[in-house]
Amino acid sequence: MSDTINQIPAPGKFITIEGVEGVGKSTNIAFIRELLEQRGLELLVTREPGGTELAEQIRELLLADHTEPVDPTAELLLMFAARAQHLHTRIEPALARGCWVLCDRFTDATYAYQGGGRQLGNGTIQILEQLVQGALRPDLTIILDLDPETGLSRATQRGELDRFEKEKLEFFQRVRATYLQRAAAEPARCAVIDAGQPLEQVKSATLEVVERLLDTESGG
Ligand code: Z5A
Repeated sequence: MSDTINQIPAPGKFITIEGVEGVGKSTNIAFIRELLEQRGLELLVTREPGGTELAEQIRELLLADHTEPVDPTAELLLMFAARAQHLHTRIEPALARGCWVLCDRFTDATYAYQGGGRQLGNGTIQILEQLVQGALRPDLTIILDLDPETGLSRATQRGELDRFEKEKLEFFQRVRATYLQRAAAEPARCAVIDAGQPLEQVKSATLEVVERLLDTESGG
């Protein structure tokens, strides 16, 4: 009987990375991936909205331009529809088998973009978060903080802008402010990193935070 108990793996850790557009999430995810793989951890790298076939289709709908205005509540529900599919079919099974999950955006983005940017507030998001996630929250959220002008200019250099990237500067200022409010309210989970620094410094600050989580795990 004790053999059976010993076979149950410790759940994996759930890391999310957040920030305004062009802040360097994809760039730093590659650094974190390298570190975790060097430590021999099984790792799922994924993104939101998206991460499954169905959720990626919802992502396409969300990022595309439409001839009709997109209702903010419809946008919010689509975010959580994609999240339910992603969470229940990929993230939770991975965590349960001991795999670490590194996700490019998660529910903090909903608070920041729909709650702050679209000014929907937190109430409905909290209800949907509870419905879709239950008690599940990330173990660590890295918030790359950057003034939106710089982020947008980095994103613009990449080419065509999606529906979100076409929003006004004030929208992204509200997004950034909401991220910082969330980080201040949950300092044990959220690490804010100045993403306006040269990339090498952002990289080492990011890896330091992840190493701290690894040390906690190994009892160090
Ligand atoms: N969204 C939402 O509204 N609600 C939600 O709940 C969720 C999402 C989950 C898609 O997200 C959209 O969905 C997003 C919010 C909304 N809005 N938009 N747009 P996304 O994550 O796919 O899109 P994104 O924010 O536009 O990500 P991105 O453009 O791919 O940016 P990034 O990954 O953060 O940046 P990067 O590609 O790593 O870096 C951008 C450039 O900057 C690149 O050339 C780098 O080499 C350069 N870079 C990176 N770091 C530095 C430093 N430190 N110095 C100088 N240059 C740098």
